Amino acid sequence: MVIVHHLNNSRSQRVLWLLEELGLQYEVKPYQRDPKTMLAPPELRAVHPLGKSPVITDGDLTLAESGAIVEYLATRYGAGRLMPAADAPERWRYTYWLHFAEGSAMPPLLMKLIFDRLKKAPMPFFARPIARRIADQALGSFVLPNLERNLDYMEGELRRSEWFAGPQFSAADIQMSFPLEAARVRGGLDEKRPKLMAFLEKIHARPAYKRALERGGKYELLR
Ligand SMILES: N[C@@H](CCC(=O)N[C@@H](CS)C(=O)NCC(=O)O)C(=O)O
Repeated sequence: MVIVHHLNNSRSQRVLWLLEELGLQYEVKPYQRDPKTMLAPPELRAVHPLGKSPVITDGDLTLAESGAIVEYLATRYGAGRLMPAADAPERWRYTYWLHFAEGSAMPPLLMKLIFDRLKKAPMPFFARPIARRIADQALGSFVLPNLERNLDYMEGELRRSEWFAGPQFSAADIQMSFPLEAARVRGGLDEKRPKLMAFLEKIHARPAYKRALERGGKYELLR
C-alpha cells in the first residue's frame, strides 16, 4: 500500500489528490509544521534525508520530489489514465508541465514568500530599513517580473488548450495546481488572468480534489 508522508498545508496535498483521481487505497501519515518556523518536524528526516514533504513509500521504494512521485504513481498505477500515450503529440507537453511546476513556477513564488517575510521579521530597528531595501530591490528587479512573466505565459498556454498538456485533464494539471494555488494567495494571480482562475475553479470542483482535502485535513497555503 502507498503511504504518503503528508505535511499540513503543503505540496503533498496534490499527491493525495492524484491518488484519489486514480482510485487507489493509500495511507496518510500526518506531520505538522512548526507553527513559528513553518518547517517540517525532524521525524520526516527519518523517512528521507532532506525531511521535506511529499515523500511516499511503496513497498521497498521511498520516493521524494512531488514531480517524481506524480510521474511514478501515474505510470505505475494509471493504466494509461491521466497521462498522454507515449507516442501522442501531447506527451512532451505533459512532461514539460510536470517539470515546469517545480523547476520554473515555484522558485519566484518561494522567493516572494521569503522576501515578504524578511521585511516583517523581528530585527533591531536600525537593520529594518536595510532589510527592506534589499528585499524590495530583489522583489522589484527579479522576483515580481518573473512572477508576472510566468503568469502571462501560463495564461496564454491555457488559451491554447483546456488543460496544460492538451484537451485532456492529466497528472500535469495536478502538479501545476500547487504553484497556481500559491500564486493565487501570494503571487498576484487574480481575475486579470481568467483562464488560470477558471483552471483553479475547475480543479477545486473535482470530486477527487474534495475527497483529498478530507483525507489531508485543513489546507491553507502560506502567504
Ligand atoms: N521540490 C520539492 C519541494 C519539497 C518542499 O520544499 N516541501 C515543503 C512543503 S510544501 C517542505 O517540506 N517544507 C518544510 C521544510 O522545508 O522543512 C517537491 O516538489 O517535492
